[in-house]
Amino acid sequence: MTMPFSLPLTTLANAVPPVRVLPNNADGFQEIFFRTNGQTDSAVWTDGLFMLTFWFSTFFFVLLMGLLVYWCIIYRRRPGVPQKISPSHNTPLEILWTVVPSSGMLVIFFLGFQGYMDKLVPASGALQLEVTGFKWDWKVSYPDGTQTGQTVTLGGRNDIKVHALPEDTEVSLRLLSNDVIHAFWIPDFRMKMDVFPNRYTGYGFRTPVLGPEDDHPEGRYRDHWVFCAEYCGDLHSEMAAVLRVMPRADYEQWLKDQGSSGDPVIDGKRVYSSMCATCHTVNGAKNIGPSWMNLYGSTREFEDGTSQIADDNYIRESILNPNAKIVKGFQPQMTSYQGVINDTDIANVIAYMKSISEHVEQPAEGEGEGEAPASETDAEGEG
Ligand SMILES: [Cu+2]
Repeated sequence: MTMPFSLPLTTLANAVPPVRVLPNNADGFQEIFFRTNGQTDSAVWTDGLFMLTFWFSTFFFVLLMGLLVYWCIIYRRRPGVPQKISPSHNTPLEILWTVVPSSGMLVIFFLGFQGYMDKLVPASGALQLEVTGFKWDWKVSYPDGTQTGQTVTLGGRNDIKVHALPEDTEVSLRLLSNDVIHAFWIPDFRMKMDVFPNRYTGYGFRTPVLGPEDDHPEGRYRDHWVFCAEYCGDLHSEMAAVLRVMPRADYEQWLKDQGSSGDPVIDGKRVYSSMCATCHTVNGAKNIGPSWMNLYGSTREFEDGTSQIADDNYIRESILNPNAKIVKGFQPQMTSYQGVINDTDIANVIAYMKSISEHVEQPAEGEGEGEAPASETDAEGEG
């Protein structure tokens, strides 16, 4: 047996600063409804409109219920008092109680419509990001083709992805699903939109301006949660990510750091962390899908009774057409990554899988850069 190939994910790139979500900071009464204050101008607008609607409704509720109770009491039937004949109508009063609440609702409609259009129509020249939802994660593509987020450990999970955004910048998201319906929800920005297969949706926002409270020992940034808000299967509740707003210079450096490392194994591990770690382990443990540890080169037994050695073509087929062969003991849960992963990244993934398989001869010690997961036991345990 060989040693488990569990590398800390942070050996990939520089350690990613920890996630720091905003503390509960909603103002006074708003705290009943919101954990934090809206973090963009349009979110502040949304909160204001929500509170306006709330107080408008509260005012009429109290007024109407109060009058109802009051009149029930003063006009109740009393013994010996004959029933009064009530007026059939009162035109000025009826106009008043129709026009006043209707005008209020019209105001709410137009303010709401304005806020909705403000979110739906991105500003011209906005930073265009492509967001792909898939079971069960988000992929964010930047204009330069950068695809992956940096992975951090949080709350016992080691596959939370951080996606960088420059501060004080108009951003436009184009949303598409690779499988079922998801919803891209950024609670701090008060934005939520369904994500469909075969149909683009999207919205835009201006990222917040950072302040002194965003200076941390590890750098200057502010984190915002992203959740999936449309029930989409087993791990729906874990379909979370983090948007990290940072100074523009840091953002540009971050984009550079995401580029190819020049080593297919390291790049492949990055793809793994970004797209595959939710369902596949690399330490031998069973998850939604088979573990990648010692997978490459092994004999795969399938549900239909056939078997095959896991070679490059098998890996490629399993990524692009996962239901072609179902490994014994697993469900056909994976959806195709056609269009999600490119050929270079498939090659990188294969290189990474080879590096964590005892069925492949590993480079001798000292040959690698120290980051390739070739340990001393691999070389001698190879057979
Ligand atoms: Cu989802």
